[in-house]
Amino acid sequence: MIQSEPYSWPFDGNLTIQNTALIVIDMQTDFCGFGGYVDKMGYDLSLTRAPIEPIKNLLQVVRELGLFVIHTREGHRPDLTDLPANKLWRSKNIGAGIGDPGPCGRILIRGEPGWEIIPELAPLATECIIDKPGKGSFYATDLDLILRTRGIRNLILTGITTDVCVHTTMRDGNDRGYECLLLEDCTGATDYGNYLASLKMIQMQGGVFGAVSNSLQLIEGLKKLSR
Ligand code: C5J
Repeated sequence: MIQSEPYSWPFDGNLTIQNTALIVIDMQTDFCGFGGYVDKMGYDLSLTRAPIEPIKNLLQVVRELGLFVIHTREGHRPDLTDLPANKLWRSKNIGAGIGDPGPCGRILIRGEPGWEIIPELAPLATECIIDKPGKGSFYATDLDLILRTRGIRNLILTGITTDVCVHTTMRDGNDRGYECLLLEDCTGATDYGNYLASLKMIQMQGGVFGAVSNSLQLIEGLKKLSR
C-alpha cells in the first residue's frame, strides 16, 4: 500500500508491478519549455518546470522495477483537421494561436520541436506514447484498450498541467474504474492556486477521484513490493 491522502492507495491493497502503470502527461516543450505554448501565453514557466526533476528521478526507479510507463503528448495534425474551432479561437484570443509559427515551430502541432517531450524526460523506445488532440488522455486515443489489454487497473498520474490535462485524465480514468493516484511533487499548473485546488478536489468525498501522494512515498511502497 502507498501512504496517501485521504486513504492508503490502492483502496483494496491490490497493487502489483503488473497491474499498475505510470502516466507522464504532456511534458512537452509547449507546456514547460522556453518559447513554447505556455511561455507564449505569458504564464510562469517555473510552475510547469517544477515537476521535471521529481519525474526524472521517479522514471529511473520505475524503469528498474519494470513498471509499465506511458507518455502522452497533446497536439494537432498539421492541417488542423482535428482542431475544434473553439479551441483555435481561444488560443488566438490569448495570443498563442495553435498552428501559428513560434520560436519552437508551429504551436502545438505534431512533429514540431515544441510538441516534442523535453529531452530530460524522453521516452525509451520500449515505452508507450499516446498522442491526443484533447485534454483528457482517453478521448480519441487507444489508451483504454492498451491498459485493459495489459490488465492494468492502477494508474499513477504525473505531468502537466494539474488542473487541465492531468485532472481530465484522472477524472475520466476514475469513471472508467481505474484506481488513480496523483503525485503532488510530479505535477504542476500554470497557476499555483489552481494546483493547490486541484489536489484538494481529489481528496473531497473520501477521495472522489482517487488519492494524492508524492514520489518518495510511492517509491518506498513500490520497493517493498519488489522485495
Ligand atoms: C493545457 C495541458 N493546459 N497539458 N494542456 O492546455 O494541461
